[in-house]
Amino acid sequence: MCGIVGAVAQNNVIPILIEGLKRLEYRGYDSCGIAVHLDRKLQRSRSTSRVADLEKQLATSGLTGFTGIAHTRWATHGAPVTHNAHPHFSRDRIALVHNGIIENHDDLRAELQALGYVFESQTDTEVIAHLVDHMYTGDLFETVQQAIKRLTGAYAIAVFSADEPHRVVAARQGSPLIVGLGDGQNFVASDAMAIAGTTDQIIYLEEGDVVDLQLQRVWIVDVNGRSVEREVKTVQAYSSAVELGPYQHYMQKEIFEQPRAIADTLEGVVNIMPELFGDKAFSVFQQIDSVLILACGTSYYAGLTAKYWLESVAKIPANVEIASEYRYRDSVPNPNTLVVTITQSGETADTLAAVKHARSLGMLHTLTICNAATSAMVRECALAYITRAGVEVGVASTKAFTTQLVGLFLLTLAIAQSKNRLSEEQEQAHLKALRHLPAALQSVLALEPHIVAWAEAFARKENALFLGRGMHYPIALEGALKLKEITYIHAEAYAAGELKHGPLALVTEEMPVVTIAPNDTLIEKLKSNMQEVRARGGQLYVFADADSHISPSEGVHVIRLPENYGLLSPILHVVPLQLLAYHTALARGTDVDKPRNLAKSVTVE
Ligand code: HGA
Repeated sequence: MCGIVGAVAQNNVIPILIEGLKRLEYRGYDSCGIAVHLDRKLQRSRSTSRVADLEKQLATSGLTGFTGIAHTRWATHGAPVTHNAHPHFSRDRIALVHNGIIENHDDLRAELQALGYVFESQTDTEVIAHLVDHMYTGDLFETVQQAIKRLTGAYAIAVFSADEPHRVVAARQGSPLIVGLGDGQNFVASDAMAIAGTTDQIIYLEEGDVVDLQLQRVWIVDVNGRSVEREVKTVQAYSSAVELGPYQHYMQKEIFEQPRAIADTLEGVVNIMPELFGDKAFSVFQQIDSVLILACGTSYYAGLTAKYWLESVAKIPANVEIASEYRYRDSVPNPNTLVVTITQSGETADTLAAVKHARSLGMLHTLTICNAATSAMVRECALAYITRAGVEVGVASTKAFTTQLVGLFLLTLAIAQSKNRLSEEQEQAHLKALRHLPAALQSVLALEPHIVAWAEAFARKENALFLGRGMHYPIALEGALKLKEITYIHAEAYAAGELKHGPLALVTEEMPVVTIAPNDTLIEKLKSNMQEVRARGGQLYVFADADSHISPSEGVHVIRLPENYGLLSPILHVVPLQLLAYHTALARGTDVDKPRNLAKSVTVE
């Protein structure tokens, strides 16, 4: 959340910064801004609209500069108004952008106010700008190293001084930051995508690193102030992956990319084997006696689904915890647990902190299911499975979720195999089912026209319930989350058996009740729950399997999925729910890819 990009170049940096912001807009989009160094003065332009608006402002003002920093914001402290937008200035000498939260900002603010600093914003960020100014020695690199010692919390910052042309200093502690190396020009950014196209030579900064960016050199010191060499990686350009193509929105594109994303995620899986997760996976999987899954949001629902698989197929006890809860509660550590994190970006602050917490408790077997091979999470965990969803731009996750489920199903099979709980025949049957997924998904996507018809009815509603049982209960949760996120309709999901314990009181003829009805062992129980809804006048919208024997009738609307997918059914059943949310959002005219108040990768607590 919040995107940072900074550049030191021999030409005008504005086009590079604007392009970088456009690519980082997924991280936050409630306001944005750019500051450049011009004739030993700071100049800036800020907007409470989107980057495209900032670009227009800059075209009109004709602002240029060879050194600059830029920011796209997801507000944590202070409303999304112009005076809170970054970059923040101190005494027209220091310009600074920040991603993260400074926890001791109140104390620092009081101290700096006592020294005469006047604050123009309500942000925690502005204290860093004034602190740097207050401690400024004439050498920005040295000053920032000292100033950050006063900060408590998480940050990535980029800063420059009016007194030092062609120099940007940046630092990270708890928020991601990369350096891009160019020819006579250097960059810093929240992720490599921001500068893909300008350079593919990337350094991933480590926690506590401070970097001095000049035209011809990049100098990094570590948390102890020691000069360090960090590995330079060549990263593939992402630019084509973010083209919208024939689609109206990224979310729509990403929903329809799922057959490809799953096929790519399965590429290279010739056989089930623990080594898919890393060289040491076999001995780890043999040693463990339980699994603890840590995740947030949609990834948490992927984890909840995996619990059903792990316990029924691998016969291993599995717990799933919300990362932000786990990290702060007292729990009983078990060193023989495999700690599994799930994160699309690999930068989710709560999940990173949770796995570090687990490690500090002596749980050293860590594994991540992650979509970003070079992310902090992949570096943090001993074992990994990298999903190949490709860049996910839409804030509401779709292809990342289904590919996570594929990774988690493979993990289930690999653990089962390591513990001799999987016969050769079962393994082959599961592999066959996995390989059928892309084709099966295509047939589910073909249901779109039927779902569009339902979406029109949903668009007029302000509430909805989602029901599922067993491993489709997490899918109901995910369906409700998708609807909330992008349509702003209040939606809740329940395990269908829970209906009678409270939520049934909400059911009237006004209440649409989306029901996930695969033909599994719970189908008859689910049918009874559906009757309970109908008896109160509720409108049922049922996604049934081909062989569920549920027919449309008064108040019962049915869309039939073409097959029964067995254990992999959650991966198929979530897709119509994604389409329902998407088309309802379209009908309501909301900003599908950038829903209000949200951002894509959540790098703040
Ligand atoms: N705390 C700062 C930056 C917020 C942020 O990093 N969001 O992801 C602010 O509120 O401006």
